[in-house]
Amino acid sequence: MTVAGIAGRGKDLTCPYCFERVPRRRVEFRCRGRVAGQSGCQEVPDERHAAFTRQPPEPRPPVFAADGRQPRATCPKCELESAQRVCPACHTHLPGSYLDATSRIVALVGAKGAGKSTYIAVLIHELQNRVGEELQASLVECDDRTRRRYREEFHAPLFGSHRLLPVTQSAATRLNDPLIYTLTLGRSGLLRRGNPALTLVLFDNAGEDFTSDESVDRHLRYLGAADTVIFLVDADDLPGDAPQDVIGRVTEMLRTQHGIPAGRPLPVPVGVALTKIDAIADQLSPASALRRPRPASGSFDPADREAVHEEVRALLDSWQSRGLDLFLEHNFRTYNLFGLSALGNTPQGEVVDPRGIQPYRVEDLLLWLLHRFGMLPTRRRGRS
Ligand SMILES: Nc1nc2c(ncn2[C@@H]2O[C@H](COP(=O)(O)OP(=O)(O)OP(=O)(O)O)[C@@H](O)[C@H]2O)c(=O)[nH]1
Ligand SMILES: [Mg+2]
Ligand SMILES: [Zn+2]
Ligand SMILES: [Zn+2]
Repeated sequence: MTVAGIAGRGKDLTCPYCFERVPRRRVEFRCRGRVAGQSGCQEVPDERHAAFTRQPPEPRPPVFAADGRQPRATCPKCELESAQRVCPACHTHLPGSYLDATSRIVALVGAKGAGKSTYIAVLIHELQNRVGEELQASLVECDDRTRRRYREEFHAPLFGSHRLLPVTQSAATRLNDPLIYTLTLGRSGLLRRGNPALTLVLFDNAGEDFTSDESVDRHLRYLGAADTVIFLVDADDLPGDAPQDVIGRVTEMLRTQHGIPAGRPLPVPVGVALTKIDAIADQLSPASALRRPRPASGSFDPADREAVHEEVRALLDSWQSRGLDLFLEHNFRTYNLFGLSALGNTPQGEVVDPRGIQPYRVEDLLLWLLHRFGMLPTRRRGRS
């Protein structure tokens, strides 16, 4: 997953598709082409976009350079005005709402089958419904592709047909588009001046993308661009080597990208979440913080956060997965432990439990991030 940004404009921007860092003024424009009988430029094969998507080049109106900080520019060839801005590195269209915010990217990483796609599907649903109401948040898609892709590939199968999601295809065979959302907190739910906004870029990788050497480049850039990294670990897989393998490998990638040698902690904050907590409920003590829901206070609750963190740490201990905890401690300046269940119940074959999807603590990670980004206040105690 990639999350991304707080309103306010930095000098540079990270393309949420190819993850190149680009100075804002270097953002380019695509000519409007021959529209409505106007004599715009003729379409030409877009080799750069093709190289990025690894598809045969498609004819598109040409891209031209102009001041990318402006919403519009005039094509030097046909003199038509264009408002379509594109990334200079991959030529993908950059949504206006994305360009208007400073992005913070949160990478979502996990072994094959860790529950990444299911988590994304349920998290978005929760933010658009129950949690959204509690936080008075509004979550709006930044582009049509996000709207379509979420609806068709995540929402329809899981919430419509109650079927489990298919295995995510590796980026080596198919390039997945990220899901890009603008999250706004505040009473009106509208993007108002002064309302903090965060652009979330959720990039749903296949588990094997972090264990094979295919398409390493893009993953390196993706991880290097991340302001936060979330590791999802199947609680049922612990103790086991697969999750640690992925975390170890990704940590190495992060070191390469940040140029920080082993022995020194990485500055990028990480959240590590045990997924499918429903499957290990019988191992939790009745008093466990993982047995009670997060208090719905509309704010960040440090006491609850601490309790869950300690509970997960104790679980890792009891499974002799203490190595994971130590690894995180040695490699990261800040890490937080989480436990969640996207489905709430064990699926039956290819379909979800007949009781339905009953998510549990899927929003904790996001609340922690929002709090870190200064968007969500701390819960006030001693009042009711
Ligand atoms: N019990 C339980 N099972 C879950 C939950 N979430 C996911 N699963 C199971 O885990 C399987 C894999 O989940 P996905 O979300 O597809 O995993 P992924 O990390 O996207 O996997 P790849 O795309 O292959 O990398 C699902 O088909 C479910 O059987 C959960 O909350 N509880
Ligand atoms: Mg998947
Ligand atoms: Zn790009
Ligand atoms: Zn033109």
